[in-house]
Formats: sequence, structure tokens, C-alpha cells
Amino acid sequence: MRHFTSVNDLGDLKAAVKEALEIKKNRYAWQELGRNRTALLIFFNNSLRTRLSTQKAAMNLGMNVIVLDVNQGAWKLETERGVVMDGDKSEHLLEAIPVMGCYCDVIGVRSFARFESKEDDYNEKILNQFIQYSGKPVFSMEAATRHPLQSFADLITIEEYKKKDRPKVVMSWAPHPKALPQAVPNSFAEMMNATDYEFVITHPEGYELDPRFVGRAKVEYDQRKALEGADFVYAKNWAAYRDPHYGQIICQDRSWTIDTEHMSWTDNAYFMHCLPVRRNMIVTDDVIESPQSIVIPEAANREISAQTVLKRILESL
Ligand code: AN0
Ligand code: CP
Repeated sequence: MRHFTSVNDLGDLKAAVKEALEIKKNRYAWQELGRNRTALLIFFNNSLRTRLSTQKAAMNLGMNVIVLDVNQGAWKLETERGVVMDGDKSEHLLEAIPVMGCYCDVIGVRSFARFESKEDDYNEKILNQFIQYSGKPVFSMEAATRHPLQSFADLITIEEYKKKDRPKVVMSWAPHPKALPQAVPNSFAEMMNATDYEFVITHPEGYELDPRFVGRAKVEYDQRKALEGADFVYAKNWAAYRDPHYGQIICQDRSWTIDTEHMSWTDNAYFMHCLPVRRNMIVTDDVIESPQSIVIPEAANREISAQTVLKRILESL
């Protein structure tokens, strides 16, 4: 694997999960693979899990790791070509990227949708410039339209917890006070569509995702109907995708918050969320603290998904 930007880069998913579970059992078995190799992790946005789990994964493989928060300590970066740089931005991304590429063997990038231009976001303008100009393998740590390390960890988690071959997985929109990207739901949908699970997406009208990500999923606007018989509930907020409301909050209906009543409609489903989660907006205290909540093992699997991806990139160097 050269670059990792979408779940499609994993190829055969059964093989990828098998490899991940082998890594999980013996995560220090490939220490030689990363010897004298450096991973550079570039963050344009905040992170807790991605930052820690990816560093840990790289260290498990014997790599050295450098982390840079672009907005804290680095020069402010201009991203548009042709701009007269007489403002507060001291450096252009077009120099910064190849320079970063000089100091590492692999680059991880976190760069969320900016909601300024749908076209730029959905063309992955920032991530693609890293691929084009760094000269190094690039992996996404959540870009504008996808968060594949998260959805790979989600798949591993479902495979570990499922009680039937083809579980019913329901991704439910839930309210949130700030406009959030579609990257997590897009990637989760992309991943679920690549399995043979029953997959349902539920959200208020107006929150339809890009049809390329919805794929074969059943879209059910009645949240109760969607949740009936679910084996896994995957809660997530996202802002509107469709024009003219791209990037906007169009409804904050708190009746969509996942509480014990919502969970009672399911088949004793497990509750999942990528975290960070706002309690009593997305999910109630009772549900997230219940034995059916698997948000912590889900987060723990981020180390495994990152290690599987880094291992494959290192093997291709
Ligand atoms: C981000 C998002 O929804 O994409 C990161 C999730 C992993 N969440 C927030 O910014 C709260
Ligand atoms: N789930 C996830 O990516 O979390 P962070 O934003 O904390 O990295």
C-alpha cells in the first residue's frame, strides 16, 4: 500500500481484519520493520485518539515519530495559489509540504472539511496536495470527506462483538451544537457498504449524505423504525451535505438523542461512537455508561487499525 485515503485502499476486508487481529495479539512482532523509519504526523485540527493511537502504532512498529500541530508553533500557512501574501500567513503550503517530506518516510495528515467550498472539500484539496508534493506515502488521519482509520477500527470492533454473521447496523444522526464534517459518516457508510451486513442510515430530512457514500444503504427517516431490531447503533452528528445548506446545521432536534428508550427499540444493540462525544446531546449518560456501550474498545482498536495501515505502508517502501 502506498497511500491510505479511503477504506478501498485496504483491498480485501476479510484479509485486512484477519491481519489486524493478528497484530492485536502480538503488536510488537514487527519492531524491525520500522527501524530508522520516521512517521511525521501533521495536524491541522485537534485530536486525542488519532494523535495518541497513531503514535503508539508507529512506536509498536519500531518507528520514530514527529508530531506537528500546524496551528500551534508552525508558520501560518497560505493554501491558495496566486495570493499576494501580505497578510498574516508567512509560508505557502507548496513549500511547506515538500519540506515536511524531507524529514520523514511516511506522512499522516489531519485536515477537516473547511465548509468554505464544497468543491475544495470534496476534491480533498489539502490531502491531495500532500500526495502530490511530499514525495512520501501519505495516510489520512481524517481528511475533508473520509476518516478511514476510524471506520477500519469500527469494522474490527463490529467483527469482534457481532453475534450473527450479518448483523443489522444502524447509523443514526444525532444533534450537536456545532457544524461537523461528513467524514466519519461517509467513511463508516463506505465501510459498511463493503460488507454483507444489513446497513441502515437514519437522519432528519435535509441531512442526506453524498449518494456516492450512501451506496446500497437503506435510508429510513423514521428513527424508531430504523432502530428496530438493530444489533449495532452507530451514532454521529454531521452538518448538511446538500446545497444550498452545505456545512450548515438545519435542525437540532433533541428527540434524536440516543437514550435508553431508543436503545429499547433495538435487539439489545451495542452502542458505538467514534468519540469525542457530547453527552446528553448525541447520547445520554445512561446509554454511554451501559454495558452495551463499546466506545472504549472501539477507541482502543484505533491503535490496531493504524498499526495495520502503517505496517502495510512500511512493507511497500
Ligand atoms: C470531528 C468530526 O466530527 O469529524 C472528529 C471526529 C473524530 N469531531 C469534532 O470536531 C467534535
Ligand atoms: N475518533 C477520533 O478520530 O478522535 P480524535 O478526533 O480525538 O482523534
